[in-house]
Amino acid sequence: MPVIETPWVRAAPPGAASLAGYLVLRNPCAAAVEVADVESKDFGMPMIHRTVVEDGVSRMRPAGKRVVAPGETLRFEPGGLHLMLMRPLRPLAEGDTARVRLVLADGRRVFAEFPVRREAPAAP
Ligand SMILES: [Cu+2]
Repeated sequence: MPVIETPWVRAAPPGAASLAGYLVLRNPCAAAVEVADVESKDFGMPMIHRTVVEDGVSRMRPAGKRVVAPGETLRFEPGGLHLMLMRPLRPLAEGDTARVRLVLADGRRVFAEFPVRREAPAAP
C-alpha cells in the first residue's frame, strides 16, 4: 500500500478561502499506482493542482491523474504539484491537524493527518 510521508498544510490567515497541502507519496508496491483525486472531511472542495510558469507568470492548473511507479515517490511541494484545499469547513490554525486522503485510481484511499505549519518539515 502506498504511504504518505511528511504531510503538512501551510498555515494561512483566519478566513482564508483555501489552504495548500504538501506530502511525499511513496509507492513500495510491485505495481504502479495512480493518484486520481483527493478527499477531506475538513474541506468542501479539495483539488489537486500543479503550479506552472507561463510567459513568466506563475499559474495553477488542475493536475489530473498522477502515476507513481514501483519504488518511486511523487512529491507534492511548493512551486509544483500541490493539494489545493478549498473551502475549509472549520478553522485550521497552526498546530491543528487536517484530515486528508488521496484516492487511487483502483479505488483505494491513502489517509494521513496533515499538521498545519508555517514552514515545511525537514525532508525525508
Ligand atoms: Cu493550487
